[in-house]
Amino acid sequence: MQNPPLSRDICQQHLEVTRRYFMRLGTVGFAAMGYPSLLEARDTDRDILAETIADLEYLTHPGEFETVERGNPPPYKLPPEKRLAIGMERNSWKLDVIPDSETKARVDNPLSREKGTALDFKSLLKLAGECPTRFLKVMTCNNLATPLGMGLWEGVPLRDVIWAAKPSANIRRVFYYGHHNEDPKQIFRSSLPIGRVLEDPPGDHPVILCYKLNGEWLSGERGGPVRMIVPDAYGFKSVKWLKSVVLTNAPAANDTYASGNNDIDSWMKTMCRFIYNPTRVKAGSPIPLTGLAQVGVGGLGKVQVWINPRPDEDWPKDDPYYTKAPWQDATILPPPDKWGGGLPEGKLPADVRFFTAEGKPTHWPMRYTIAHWATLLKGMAPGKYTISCRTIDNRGNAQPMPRPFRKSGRNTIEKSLITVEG
Ligand SMILES: Nc1nc2c(c(=O)[nH]1)N[C@H]1C(S)=C(S)[C@@H](COP(=O)(O)O)O[C@H]1N2
Ligand SMILES: [Mo]
Repeated sequence: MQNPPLSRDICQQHLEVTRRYFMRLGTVGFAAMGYPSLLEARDTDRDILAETIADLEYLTHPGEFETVERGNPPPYKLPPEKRLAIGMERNSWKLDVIPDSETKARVDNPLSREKGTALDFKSLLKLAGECPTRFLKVMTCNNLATPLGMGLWEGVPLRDVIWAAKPSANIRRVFYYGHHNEDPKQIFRSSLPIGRVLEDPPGDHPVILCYKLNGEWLSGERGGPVRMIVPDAYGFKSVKWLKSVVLTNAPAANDTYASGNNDIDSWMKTMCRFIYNPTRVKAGSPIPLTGLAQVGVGGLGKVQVWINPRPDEDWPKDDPYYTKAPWQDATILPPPDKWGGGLPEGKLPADVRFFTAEGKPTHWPMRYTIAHWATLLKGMAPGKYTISCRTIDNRGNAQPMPRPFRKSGRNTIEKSLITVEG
């Protein structure tokens, strides 16, 4: 099987993309980055890539997230008086943090609507104090091929609220519920082991009660006034229009998503998708390709592309994930200088987790976020090809391994047809 070469070595491409990226943003002198041999880079190549990545915005504007919701109507579509009455406005919002009496869970200071002790929005902000918890996280549904949106979420660790209720014994899980129009059929709920809530796995963020997205109050459409955000999980754990937290001694999950054959314990997977993948190009001109990688629990080591000049030939059945194909590395873009998503001047606020006091990420790419990637294909003869992209995680697992099962999160290898015209 003959494969057309990417005519320039990948290292050189890497320099071109990153250099141009920095130059466009006009921030960092590239020589200072320690890459000396740029003088030979050709301007046209740089410009092609620069143009293609110029439109990429890292964070998604809150109104531009894709939405996955149940409930008829969803609370934010109710008239304002009704929203106020059901606690779906910031100044009427209340949260129960109560024991599951059926399981003998013991909570000494329940926060409850019934007793007039439920947590309100002001008290939630008070718990956040001077240092609210802020982190980057991609919202992604295990049943969809592409992420829903990339956000900077702000809130209060769920454990702080739980400790305020003084739990004392017989608690193994946390069940939590969104608003459901007082109709049992519309309930959306999820759950977590108490251990995950009280202590974060090394290098992970806390589970938060979230009230801001990209520096703005969380809109009703995104789940406001308050939603759960579970950093390491797929979207169904991040219940919107949060109303109650139930501390239980039940040992098993009761998630709404469990009934849809979903793997409800799945950590987010690493995988990549195309953003810019032309379908028809002229021979002779370099072809820019861009995409995003979703960075799951395994981290992101590489993004690779495979140009297949024989798209109609069957691939050997014993290699279903094309591991023997001649994959070639693409470039993972460095963190942006402007983060987009509607942040004033594209600037992140202070105290974002895993960012330094100067606003620089302590490592990149970060788990449970996205990273953009780009590459330039050159020297492709006229003809029809498929182009595929895949990730390699930090342990060397090539997508869709180590977890290829569909209901634990979509991560099939994406393929795109391209015709190079003579
Ligand atoms: N109350 C409630 N919360 C919910 C849902 C829902 O239907 N109702 N959908 C969940 C699912 S399956 C996903 S993937 C995410 C989607 O979040 P988004 O609409 O903000 O993108 O919300 C989750 N939270
Ligand atoms: Mo979902």
